[in-house]
Amino acid sequence: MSTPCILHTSPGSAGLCVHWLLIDAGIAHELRLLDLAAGQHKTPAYLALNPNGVVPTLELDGQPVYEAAALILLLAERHPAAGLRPARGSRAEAQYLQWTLHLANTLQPAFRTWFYPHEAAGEAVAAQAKELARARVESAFDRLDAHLAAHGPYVCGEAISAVDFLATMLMRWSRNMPKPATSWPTLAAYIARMKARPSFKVLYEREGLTEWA
Ligand SMILES: N[C@@H](CCC(=O)N[C@@H](CS)C(=O)NCC(=O)O)C(=O)O
Repeated sequence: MSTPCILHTSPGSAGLCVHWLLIDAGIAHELRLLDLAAGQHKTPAYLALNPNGVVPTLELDGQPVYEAAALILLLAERHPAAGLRPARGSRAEAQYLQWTLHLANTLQPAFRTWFYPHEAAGEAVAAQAKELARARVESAFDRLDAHLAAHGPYVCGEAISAVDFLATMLMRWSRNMPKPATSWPTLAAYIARMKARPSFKVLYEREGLTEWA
């Protein structure tokens, strides 16, 4: 019998894309919801799993693995029957890796700055940091909107893949920003398509989410 896969996350956090993919692909897992406000991600027990003290962490085959983008790639790789990984050597595969890394390296850190604006250089310049983050998020959405309009309906073309869960999660994070992702017509249609998946409703129930339903 294989060791169960355990996801440590917090509602609406970077673990959302991993949790959503686990549900969508029908991968058996246990969910451990952490209370970030109570500092449950900074306890010695959690830091032993993820020394960065952030969520998510996935225990897979008894080993902790972290970084949300790595986790969705890994799960898609380990569960080929879910069809969330483009075929090896295909054009879609190149797009898949490019966009996953691009979103994780550019858009996700811009959101980190938006939500934690004091991190880069302290409270004194937090407002400027937030402004920079907003501009970066909006220009990334400009490019994603143009990409989906030209090459959609999904990030890698005709078929959904793991990167779509990451992209939609990041779009969700913009919901209270001055210009949310739903302001771009192609992104709005993409979001509606992703939210129509039955797994989205289950995700919301399990994480106790209501906003952006
Ligand atoms: N690069 C990491 C970032 C994770 C991250 O920033 N998680 C946030 C929640 S969205 C967190 O744990 N914040 C709490 C903190 O930094 O103390 C990943 O993708 O897994």
